[in-house]
Amino acid sequence: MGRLIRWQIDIREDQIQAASKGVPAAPNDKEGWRVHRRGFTLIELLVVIAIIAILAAILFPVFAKAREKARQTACNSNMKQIATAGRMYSADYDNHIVPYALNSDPGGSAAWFNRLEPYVKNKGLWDCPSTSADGGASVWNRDYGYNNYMEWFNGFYYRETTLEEITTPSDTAFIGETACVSRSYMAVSNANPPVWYLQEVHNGGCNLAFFDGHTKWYTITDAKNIKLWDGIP
Ligand SMILES: [Ca+2]
Ligand SMILES: [Zn+2]
Repeated sequence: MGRLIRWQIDIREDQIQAASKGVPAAPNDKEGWRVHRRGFTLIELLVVIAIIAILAAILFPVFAKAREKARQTACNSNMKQIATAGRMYSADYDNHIVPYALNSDPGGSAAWFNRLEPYVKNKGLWDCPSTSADGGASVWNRDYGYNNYMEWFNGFYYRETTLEEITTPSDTAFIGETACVSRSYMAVSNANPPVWYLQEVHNGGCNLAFFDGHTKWYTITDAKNIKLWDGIP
């Protein structure tokens, strides 16, 4: 307090002196400026930086997780729309599920995603926002794979499965997340043992869409439970 008062007095004297000499007052009083300009000490700065660093370390993973959760939701919505398109296809084709592919044209125009295209009408729906592939024009740029247990049956490529044959449609997966791995557009093949193309895309798991049209996130271990795929007794 004493210093502050003294500083104010000094400034006044300074101003008075400056005024009497006809020059503008310059705050050149050493002691006054030392009080006024005193910044943070190194320790204080380090403490502030440490607090900011700790807050950042706590919050960044939270933000990253929230962002990933938003992508997971967007992906889930894509799959739900594709599953809905699958049900629309079945309604138009006498309750047959969309076939994986025809023997004559695997991967071509008869592939399941091309058959669903008129119902989906949005190439962006094949693109999971958490994977690098963009879901563009290439047939391989599709992040979702088909449940091949539905069609590969007794060695036949296309067995014209109907929805009625799937006894528990709410527990039988239609598509899963493959992130274009192996350029495969199936999620699981019914080889023995099954070959899984499912990928750990969101928070240690992936979304699945079911034949009743609902979608759900599973851990990768739970998603690879064969009971969710082998839906025809
Ligand atoms: Ca993608
Ligand atoms: Zn996804």
